[in-house]
This record gives sequence, structure tokens and C-alpha cells, in this order.
Amino acid sequence: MSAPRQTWPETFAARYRAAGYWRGETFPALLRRQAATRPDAIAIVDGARRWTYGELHRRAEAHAAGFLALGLAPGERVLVQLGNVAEFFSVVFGLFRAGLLPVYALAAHRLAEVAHLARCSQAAAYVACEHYAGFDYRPLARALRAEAPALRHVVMVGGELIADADGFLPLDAVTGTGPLPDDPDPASVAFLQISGGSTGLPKLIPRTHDDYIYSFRASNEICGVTARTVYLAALPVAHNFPMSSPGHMGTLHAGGRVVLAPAPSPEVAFPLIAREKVTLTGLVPPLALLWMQAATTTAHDLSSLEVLQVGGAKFAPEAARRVRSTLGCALQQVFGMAEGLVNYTRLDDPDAVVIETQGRPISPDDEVLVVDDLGHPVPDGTPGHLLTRGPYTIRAYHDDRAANARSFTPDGFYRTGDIVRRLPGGNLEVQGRAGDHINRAGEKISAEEVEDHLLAYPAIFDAAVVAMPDPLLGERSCAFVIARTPGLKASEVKAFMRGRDIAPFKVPDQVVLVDAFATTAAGKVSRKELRARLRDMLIAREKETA
Ligand code: OOB
Repeated sequence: MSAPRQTWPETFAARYRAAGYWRGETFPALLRRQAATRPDAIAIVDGARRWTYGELHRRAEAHAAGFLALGLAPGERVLVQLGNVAEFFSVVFGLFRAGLLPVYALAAHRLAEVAHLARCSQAAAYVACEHYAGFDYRPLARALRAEAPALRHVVMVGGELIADADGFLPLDAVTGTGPLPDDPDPASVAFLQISGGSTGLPKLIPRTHDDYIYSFRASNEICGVTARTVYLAALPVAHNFPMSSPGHMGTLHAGGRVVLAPAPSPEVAFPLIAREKVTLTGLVPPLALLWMQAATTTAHDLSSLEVLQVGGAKFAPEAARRVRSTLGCALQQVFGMAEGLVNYTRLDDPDAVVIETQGRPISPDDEVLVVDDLGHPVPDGTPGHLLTRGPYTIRAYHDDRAANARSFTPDGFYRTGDIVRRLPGGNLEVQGRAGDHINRAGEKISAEEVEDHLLAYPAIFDAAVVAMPDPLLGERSCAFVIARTPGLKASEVKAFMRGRDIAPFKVPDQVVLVDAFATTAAGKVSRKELRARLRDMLIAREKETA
């Protein structure tokens, strides 16, 4: 089996190659080049561990041979659920080298999400930290084996596994010296990223060597990333923002240094910035607020920090204005999506652009359309639905006909689900979401998915989940619930949800019990309309009592 190829029509692919975007570079070649040109430069810093490019390359090659020796065949998928640890890099570069496709789960995911990802990708192996951020992944791995029959191997990073009754393999045992395949076709899929999940569970996003490497190589130019860059990965390394905008992959492509933060809090990150002389990092807005507050009293020297990127959710202009005076660095806003398109404010943009907009696309060939509900383009300055296609935006999800029909126009534009205003000059201002997803501190939550979990509770008759404005999180989730049995308490609903083996950020922040959902005279209300009404009602009620 070999990895699937890109899904851009050949005319577009030819154009992207001719323009020099797709250069035929692959992930294995990227690391080999760095190991040859700067073998002793530090690539990864994880606590007291410092791996040079040479060492990262050696480890990746050993793991590549080790994975193949397990009987995994090029083209097969491997579910990777690792936190911000050095092994994330030796594992994924090892998989790339073996022609295996990593599927990226977030460390915060639990059985519900991980089992879904394993099944959709038909993952042949699962790699996880034994413990990370206070969570033991072994029971999850055991349960996963029962739910994902295609899974043949479980590999654990760290911990004390030696003779393990479950048959889990320690990563140290997944090494070898056997022959490795030729480099993959640059037009083939390198890995499967996961979507923020606008409806239902996360979808799989196939990204090719050509398109993804272009996105971070071009990002490096926009963000000034070079061999002297020290990038702090404060957000989860598996997320697309810290991975490629330009993130750790961009930094490694430039020969810079990636410093891993085990948590994004100022208490953990500030000492690392001072010790490692970090020059660049990226945060979601609620963390940026925490950092700005902590910076006013910190004893740590943050003066090495040149640029703070903020993205994943809307950064309010009032907060954006305070970045330089509190943290002493420049702000860059980043508006991107795992499906592709990434927008940046530029480092030499006037303050008004940096503070009030979410920037403009990476590529001259990123096509951006802003349309009304009927699909007709709206004039600049008018809010509308953002559609896009281009040299690093996917044309289809992995193996999901229904989602593809919904999410892409017949001529290949991705429907982002975002409502934006395009300003003269091309910068975009994000206004919100058209769909029913909650952007909780950059974590995307599907209303439908949470409603499904709520409906699994026998005491619940019906449920509708909506986004509520929140001063710290940007948005929080509120579940409106109609009880089947009288006396149901909000705390019981939350406790039930905590027991559902879902990522903790999906447990509703607020549960409101109601007797019924209002319907029209005809008794017909779409879910979308219902959610909007409930949300407006609660906002009005909160304003009254404020
Ligand atoms: C990033 O990727 P995803 O896939 O987790 O989420 C994408 C969605 C966007 O469609 C938009 O709704 C929202 O997240 N978003 C923003 C934003 N950046 C992302 N909304 C308002 N302002 C922003 N600056 O979140 C992502 C991927 C790459 C780079 C940056 C973020």
C-alpha cells in the first residue's frame, strides 16, 4: 500500500509547481539536509534534554526501521498522541522516513475522540505518552484496542514499561537498523491532521509533503524565522498553529531551535524564555491575556522575545493594543485552519492593521472569496462567508463523502464556516462563525457532538448546545437541557459528561435546565435557529441581571 496522492486537479498542481511553491521537498529530506549541514546545532530542547539535528536524525532513522520491523507497511497510518515531548519529533520524523502516516491526536483527547480517529484512519498502531499532564494513557490504550480492531501495536513513551502484561511496547524497543524505503513522493499525503470539527467528530485532513512544507517555508519568510530563531512551543505541538505557522516545523526547516513547554502557563513558560533566550512563540488569546498580566510583575527576563503570535480565536483589539507595552515584543495576529489557509499580519504593517485585523494570506495564489448566503460575492467591507482555495488548502477530507459535499464547492473552494470582512488592502477581519461550533480558547467544540453525548443520558429528553460570549475564554459552552425526569440537576449533567471519556474541554461550562424549546406556530424550528434563539435569550437575561 502506498500513501494517497494529492487531490488538486493537475492544472492547479502544475501551476503551483511552476510558481515554485511545490518544490518536491519531503519531510525525510528536510531532516537529512539539516543533519548534514548543521549536525551539532541544537534542534530540540525538552527540559534538560537537548537533541542536536544529528541526534534527531539518528533517532528518527532508528525508529523508522523499528516501525517497519514491527510489520507496519508504508502507507499505513499510525495514531500519535504525544504531548510536548522530544519524542514527538523522533517518532513523527521516523514515521515519515518509513513512509508511514502519522495521524495527530491532541493530548487532551480521550477515548471517544481517539477511538474515532483510529477507526476513521484505520490506524495500525498507536503511540502515546505513558503519562502526560497528569493523565495515565494506559487504560485508554487498553480500551482503544477493543474499539479499533485494525490496531496491531501500542507503543508507549516514557515510564517504566519493561515486561508489560498488555503487550505494549516501549518506544526504546522500536528501533532497528534494517533497510529504509526511498523517500516518499512529494505529492503524496505525509500525515493526517485533524479538523476543528464544525459538525460532529473531528475529520481527517490529508496534507502532502509539497503543500505543507510550502506553507511553513513561506511562513518563515513572513515571520522572519531563520537559523537564529528560538521558537517556544507553548501550545500543543500536534496543533496546526504551533506546528506550521511557522511553528516547530518552520523552525526546523530554517535550522533554528525548538524549545518545548510542558504547559503554556506563565509560571512554566517565562523561566524557559529567559533560560533559552526564546525569540518567537504563539498563543491563543486567553493565554496571551494571562501572559500580559503576569509580565507586569515577573522577575524573569523576557527581553529576548521579539514576536508574540496570537491566533486560533479572535484577539480583541483592546488586548492586542497592550502586547508591546506589557511583553515588550511585537504582535503578529494569525488566522488559520488545519485545512490550509493561514493569514498573518505582517511585521512591518501599521499598528492599525496589526491590532484590528487578522491579516492576509500567505500566498499570492491563495484565492479568497467572501460571499453572501446565496454564494454571491459581497463588496469589500461587508461581512460574508469566507471560501478559499490555494496551494496548501485541501480539496477534500480523508474518505468522507458527506463532509466533502458539505464543505467544498464544486469548483474546489473550502467553505471555512467563518464570517469575515475583507478590507481594502486584503486584510481580513474575523466576525464569527456561521456554523454551530464553539471556539473555547481556541479549542473548537462541535455543538452537535456535545448534544449527542448529552442525549446518551437517560434523564435528558433533549439538549441544545450554544456558544456564549466569555470575557476570558472568548466563548464558553452552554447546554440547554430538557429533563425527562423531574428534579434533574445541572451538576448531575456535568458529572455525567465528565464520565463520557471525552476531552475535558467539551464538558459544558454551563448547564441550563428548561421546560421546552420554543417552536414556531408550525412547530418547526431548525437546530440552527433554535440554538440562536436560546443563545439570544440567555444573553438578554444576563444583561438584565448585570
Ligand atoms: C487554527 O486551526 P483550527 O483548525 O483549530 O481552527 C480553525 C478555525 C478557523 O476557521 C476560525 O474559526 C478559528 O479557528 N480561528 C480564528 C483565528 N484563528 C483561527 N478566529 C478568529 N481569529 C483568529 N486569529 O485555529 C489555526 C491554524 C493555523 C494557524 C492558526 C490557527
